[in-house]
Amino acid sequence: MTVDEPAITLYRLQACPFCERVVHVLDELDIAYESRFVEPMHSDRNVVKRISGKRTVPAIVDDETGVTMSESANIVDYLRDTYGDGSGAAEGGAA
Ligand SMILES: N[C@@H](CCC(=O)N[C@@H](CS)C(=O)NCC(=O)O)C(=O)O
Repeated sequence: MTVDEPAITLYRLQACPFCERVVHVLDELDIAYESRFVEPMHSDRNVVKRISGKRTVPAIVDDETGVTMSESANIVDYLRDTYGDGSGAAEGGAA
């Protein structure tokens, strides 16, 4: 039997502010996830390129919904829409 693994895999890089933004929302929504740190060298990021079609991080794969996406703003919106409580908690945004 497989031990429960988080449905979400986050491809990220150390000290990447866009990745931290996604991590912040994952933590805020109490979503379990697995981190995969990609190669710092852009040209070596074949793993993330294979899954998302781009070499940029962050990128997520959500096995629960079958969604794969990159672009931190899109990921944040997706996480809030899919796993948020519907209260529409804004991220320090305008009222
Ligand atoms: N617009 C993207 C920017 C992401 C981004 O620039 N990530 C950097 C790491 S912090 C990266 O992967 N850079 C690789 C590259 O631009 O080639 C987002 O918001 O996710």
